[in-house]
Amino acid sequence: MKRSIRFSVPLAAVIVIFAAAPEAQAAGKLTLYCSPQIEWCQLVIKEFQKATGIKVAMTRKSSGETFAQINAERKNPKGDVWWGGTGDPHLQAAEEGLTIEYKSPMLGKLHPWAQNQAKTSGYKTVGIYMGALGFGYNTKLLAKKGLPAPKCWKDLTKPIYKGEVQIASPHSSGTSYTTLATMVQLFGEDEGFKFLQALHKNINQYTKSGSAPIKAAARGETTIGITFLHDVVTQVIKGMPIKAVAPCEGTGFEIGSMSIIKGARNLASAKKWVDWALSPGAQKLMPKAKAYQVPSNASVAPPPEAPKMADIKLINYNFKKYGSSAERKRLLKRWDKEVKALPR
Ligand code: S7P
Repeated sequence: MKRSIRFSVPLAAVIVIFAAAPEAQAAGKLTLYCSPQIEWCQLVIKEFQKATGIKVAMTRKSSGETFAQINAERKNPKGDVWWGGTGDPHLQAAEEGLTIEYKSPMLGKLHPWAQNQAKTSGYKTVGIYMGALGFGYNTKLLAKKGLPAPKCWKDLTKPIYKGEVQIASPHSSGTSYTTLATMVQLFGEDEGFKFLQALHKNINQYTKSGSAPIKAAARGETTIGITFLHDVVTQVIKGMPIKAVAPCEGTGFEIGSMSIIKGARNLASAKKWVDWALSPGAQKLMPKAKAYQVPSNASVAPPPEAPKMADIKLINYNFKKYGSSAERKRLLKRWDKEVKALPR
């Protein structure tokens, strides 16, 4: 009798420890797939960890690449939250059942464009920032080469800029897919593809990341880089000889988004991340990481350095259509066949 009592106490303790372990683990961890610039990813993670005690493991990849990774992992999801990156592939992920519905209590505090992004996806994604597309050029290189300052999209197709323009691949990069969808909406589909074919002749390199071309322009490796205007501003603020151009014909824009991945192993932490990332405190961090998008929380003013949306001719970008799975696949296929395959 004595012996059986002695054994039963430690056994009960072991059961309690095993029962408590998974919950304690789940509350304290988060795996984040991050698509904006690495400096911003690192800053938000540091501040979130400080605020919640939740430990974050992060992978940084461009928007199209992250979409492809989440799709490849769909049977065995490894990520919890996809934070940032252009909205179109987030909408595609929602449509393809890769992400889940979550209505954050912060939703009502957001600008209408951020709430609309949530509604369009059945609340499987939400807008966290907004930014307009454009290009930037290296003022010193331009002067050295005696080239005129480009002001319009169509200027970039002129033979004088042969080998002077850089852009990312629309497969890996959300910035570049936004450019492709913008040209189709701005000029009409066939004219848009004619523009992309003419532009192709002047492209010196298709990069993986959307902000790489303007970083290359800042280093003097290309004269012109097509990218989001806030990424051009980042280089200007760093003191680089770069000038931003909001194209004369008008331009497209992104609604940078955030989604919880279906099958998230740390769902409670994922929801805490989403609520925190939509809060004024988190969104005020942007300029500290030299990120100059328009924040989605309506109580947070855009940083004074941010491109002024009211001064830019923005198109009425159709996110529902160009973020749909069929349309994104179709346009990328057409781009491969009719643009990428052409000689330069
Ligand atoms: O730098 C910030 C930013 O431009 O990066 C995000 C996006 O992932 C673009 O990178 P990729 O083109 O490489 O996908 C944008 O959402 C964001 O504004």
